[in-house]
Amino acid sequence: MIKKVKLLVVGDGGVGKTTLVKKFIRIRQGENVAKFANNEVKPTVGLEVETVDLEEVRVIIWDFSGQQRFKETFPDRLLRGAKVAIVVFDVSRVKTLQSAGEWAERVKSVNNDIKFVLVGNKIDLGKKVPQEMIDNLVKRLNAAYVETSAKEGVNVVKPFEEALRWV
Ligand SMILES: Nc1nc2c(ncn2[C@@H]2O[C@H](COP(=O)(O)OP(=O)(O)OP(=O)(O)O)[C@@H](O)[C@H]2O)c(=O)[nH]1
Ligand SMILES: [Mg+2]
Repeated sequence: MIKKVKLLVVGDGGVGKTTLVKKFIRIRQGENVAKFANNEVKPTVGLEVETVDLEEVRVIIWDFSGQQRFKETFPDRLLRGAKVAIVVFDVSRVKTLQSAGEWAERVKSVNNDIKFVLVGNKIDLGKKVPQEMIDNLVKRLNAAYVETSAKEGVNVVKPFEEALRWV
């Protein structure tokens, strides 16, 4: 029986979660992501679930909408049973780091033993969030930290590698 792992991808609206997930999946499928049109990705409605089979595990990726309205209304049980969470923020917008902290707390409240990978995406736009704030959240969550540009295809696989290292 193949082991199944539920992996959450959460964070504020528009930080690049779906772009990251889709590019990771394309790379796994051996496709050239340079051909990936970024405008293929639309804001997530509710939640999108994708499955990736790796050598020893089947990874079920739950890519949540970061929109406020969805965040306020979806039931916690959708988060249940997850082993790892990739929490994404946008390094050019401080507010998204605060949201990342809130998302992580909520995830933790239903999955006590969950492991976190914090992702600072949109590094191509330049980092405007103070490193100290990032370090504080990393410490608080006992998380791994990866900086990415999902748009430019930089470091897209790394967050998933870090996340799956623990399963
Ligand atoms: N500059 C830049 N833009 C990015 C990057 N990653 C994603 N984007 C853009 O940011 C916008 C939002 O990307 P999505 O992947 O839809 O973001 P999301 O976090 O899934 O958003 P929701 O589903 O609404 O929660 C799109 O226009 C992307 O092309 C990046 O690394 N750099
Ligand atoms: Mg999305």
